[in-house]
Amino acid sequence: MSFFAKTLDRLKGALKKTADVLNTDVRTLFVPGRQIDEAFLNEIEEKFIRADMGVKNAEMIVGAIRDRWRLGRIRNAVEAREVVKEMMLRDWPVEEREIRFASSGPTVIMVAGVNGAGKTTSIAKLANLLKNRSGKSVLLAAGDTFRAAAVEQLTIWSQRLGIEIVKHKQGADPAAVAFDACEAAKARGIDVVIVDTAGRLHTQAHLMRELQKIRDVIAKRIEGAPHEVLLVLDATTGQNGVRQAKSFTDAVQVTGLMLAKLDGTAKGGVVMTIKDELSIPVKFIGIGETPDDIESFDPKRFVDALFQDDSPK
Ligand SMILES: Nc1nc2c(ncn2[C@@H]2O[C@H](COP(=O)(O)OP(=O)(O)OP(=O)(O)O)[C@@H](O)[C@H]2O)c(=O)[nH]1
Ligand SMILES: [Mg+2]
Repeated sequence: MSFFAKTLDRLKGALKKTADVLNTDVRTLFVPGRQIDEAFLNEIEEKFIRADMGVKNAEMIVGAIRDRWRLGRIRNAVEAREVVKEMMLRDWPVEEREIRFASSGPTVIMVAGVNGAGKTTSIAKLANLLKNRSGKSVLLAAGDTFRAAAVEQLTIWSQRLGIEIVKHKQGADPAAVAFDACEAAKARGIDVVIVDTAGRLHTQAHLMRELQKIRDVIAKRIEGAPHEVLLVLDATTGQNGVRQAKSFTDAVQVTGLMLAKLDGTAKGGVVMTIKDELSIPVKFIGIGETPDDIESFDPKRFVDALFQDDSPK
């Protein structure tokens, strides 16, 4: 089996819960031989909403199927599924999904998100990817000085991955950690600095101010930095996560999303909601808890993985 086919299988496995809702859950849904009728259309619309694709998308897709069916261009469920795939892939903006690296000097990636979203784990995955697949030297900055054990959690990852870390004590000023990390990266010729941040402070406003402060310090130390501000969203929170994202995008200029925990949810359709409601590209998806469980996001591959499960070829 080719590397591509193997990793596609892994992605299919990770998206199984969403795929189950969308197609194989009711084994009678997209099976050959099932004819399109109003009951079928209602059933798929309901499933798309359950998978957190958003009402608008669900109506748009079902509307497209209904139109073609009425015109006699399609008749059965398998043909309908092709329309679903086509519609899900339509209107993706041309977006930059690769990490933007500095043209010279260290690239700084700041990572933000609400508590428990998956920031620290996603940082470990990203660091591992950059180190092992792109051959970059990476430095982690333990900027979550608020939560007890947060520094320790990132330290454990750094040891496990063999990646350097800059840290201060719990309770220290995270902007000072970011400052030191930038200086260390310049002095040591490090390629990429990844800055972890707190997910929660005493108040939301306080957190946003702190993120802005970290951002400002980074911008002063390294020209053009931060090159990326990645917001980690927890896919299991579905549409609520999208709503939360807006407070972060208002506070710090988020350049990309990392959608974590897609493996643990049936709400994978949320990528469609993200496309519609946030004009920020999903750059990476998290599909498990190990450092290898990260993928660059690609809409075509995502839709293929969702709709090829168990489908007769
Ligand atoms: N299944 C699965 N679990 C994940 C994924 N990403 C993160 N997790 C788990 O989610 C939990 C929270 O992840 P963290 O990385 O600690 O989240 P965080 O945003 O840093 O949390 P705080 O530091 O408390 O704000 C951990 O148990 C992770 O193992 C993923 O892609 N899939
Ligand atoms: Mg964390």
